[in-house]
Amino acid sequence: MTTLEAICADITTLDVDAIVNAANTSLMGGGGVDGAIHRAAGPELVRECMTLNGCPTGEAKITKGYKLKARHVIHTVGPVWHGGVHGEPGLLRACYANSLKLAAENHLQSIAFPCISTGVYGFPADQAARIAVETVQEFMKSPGTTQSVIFCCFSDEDRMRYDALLGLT
Ligand code: AR6
Repeated sequence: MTTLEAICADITTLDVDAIVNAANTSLMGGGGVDGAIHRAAGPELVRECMTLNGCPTGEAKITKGYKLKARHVIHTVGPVWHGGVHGEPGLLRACYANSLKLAAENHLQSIAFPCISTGVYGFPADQAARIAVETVQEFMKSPGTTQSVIFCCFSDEDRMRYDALLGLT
C-alpha cells in the first residue's frame, strides 16, 4: 500500500524517515525552507553538509536529521527559473526522482517534500506542482519504493493545488 497526500505544515515538524530540503548548490544553508531546516536540525547538520562537496542542480544528497524528528534530510537543489527554456522542468523532475531514488536506496518508508524551487527560485507554482505529482506517481509504480510520500505545502493555496492534481477535490 502506498499513500500520497498533500498537507499544509512546517516541514521541520514532521515525523517521517526523511524530509527533503530545497537547498542551494553549496549545501551550506540559506533562507526559506533551507534556513528553517538548518535552524531546527542544529549546527551538526551544516557540519555534515560540509563533508559533501556541494550538490549540482537536480541531484540529491542525504544526511542525518540530528535534532529534527525526521531521521534524515535529503538535500536537493532545484533550478532557478529563467523563463522555462533552460531545462528547468527537467531539472525539477530530476530533483523529485533523485530524492526518491536515494530514499529507496536507504530503505526509507516515508518522505516529505516541500514545493521545491517555487520560493526564491521563482518556478511557477502550478507547473511545479504538476511536475512534482507526475514524477512521484510515476516513481511509486515501481516495486520497493518509499511507501508514503507527503507534499508538505506552506500555504493553503499550494495545498489546494496539490489536492486538485491528486484528484481529491
Ligand atoms: N516548511 C515547508 N515549506 C516551507 C517552509 C517550511 N518551514 N519554509 C518555506 N517553505 P524556498 P527555493 C516553502 O524559497 O525556491 C534558500 O535560500 C516556501 O513557501 O525555501 O527552492 C536555499 O538556500 C516555498 O513554497 O526554496 C536556496 O538558495 C517552498 O518552501 C533557495 O532558497 C520553497 O521555497 C532555494 O529556493
